[in-house]
Amino acid sequence: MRLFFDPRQLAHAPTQELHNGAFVPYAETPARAEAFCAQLHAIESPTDHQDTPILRVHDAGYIEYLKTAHARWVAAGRQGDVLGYVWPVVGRRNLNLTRIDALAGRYSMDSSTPLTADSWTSAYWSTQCALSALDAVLAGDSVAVGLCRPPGHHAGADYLGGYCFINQAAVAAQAARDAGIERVAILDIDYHHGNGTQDIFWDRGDVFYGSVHADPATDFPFYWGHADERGEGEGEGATLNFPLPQGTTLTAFRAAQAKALDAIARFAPGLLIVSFGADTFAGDPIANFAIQTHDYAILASDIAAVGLPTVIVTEGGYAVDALGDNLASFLSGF
Ligand code: SP5
Ligand code: ZN
Repeated sequence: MRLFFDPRQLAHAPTQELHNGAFVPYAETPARAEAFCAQLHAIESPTDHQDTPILRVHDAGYIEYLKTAHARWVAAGRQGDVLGYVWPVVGRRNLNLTRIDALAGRYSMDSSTPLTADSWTSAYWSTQCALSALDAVLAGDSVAVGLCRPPGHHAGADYLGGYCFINQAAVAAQAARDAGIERVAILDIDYHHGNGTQDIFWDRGDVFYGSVHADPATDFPFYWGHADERGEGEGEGATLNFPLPQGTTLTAFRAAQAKALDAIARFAPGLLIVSFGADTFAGDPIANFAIQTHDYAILASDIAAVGLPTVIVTEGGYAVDALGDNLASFLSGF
């Protein structure tokens, strides 16, 4: 099983995030990526696919913002990381504003995702890992892994959030479509709903999005991931959400994942992309499910049993000391 990682993914390192009304230490640390790599052997450097596949999913103005926001912030006399404080409520006009604070609201969904001088570089290489894993599967491997950090599933076509800047699963799915695969399915088993991925493919019938996650009535990102969200237009029925209560253990999680996998099998895709978050782990510091380390191998075996060529990209997982074991357990199921 080929695995891809680039050391430039470590550079992005915000110190704090605004959460529950206070600045707290940033949970999505470079140490997470070191934990991913610590127990895995023969990790390869990704191939550079440039910006083109990223721009197939993300808005050009948004990508320009990611590349330039920190320099604009410094030019405005600021210190520290870029963080917005005004957001355009749904229905506001899309004005061509240039002040950094206006852009920081326009291009983000939350206050937990500071942008540093290195965010673009790290997110760029994280995405190249997903694209390189896709290359391996397109070349005939049954499964390959992008060790993606920063993660991606909260990032939409024109917004960052939830520690995410570029949506690696979405970019890989679109690249697979562009390589001639007619239908692509994404299974998202991070603790949080992947609102960005859902938004990107909401009205499309060629990319299926199925997610098992904590009920957004109680958990981030609140405004997406409810059971009645099923896509629209050509995409109606190609989005499926399985929200679960806090405290969920393997049995209920596995049953929900089985329903998602049944729908994916009926969709009959040529490729499966798995957004794997280890923040469903019992010991995760920012989440509230109770999956155990050895459970991940069982969940992965169920996914592998569907028999689809599979690209795995990593999303969340904040219990750093257990992260290597949890990922290794998951990959052992393949
Ligand atoms: C990819 C992913 O798992 N993103 C999750 C984003 C969740 N953000 C909201 C919860 C933030 C809690 N932060 C507490 C930090 C304590 N150091
Ligand atoms: Zn998560």
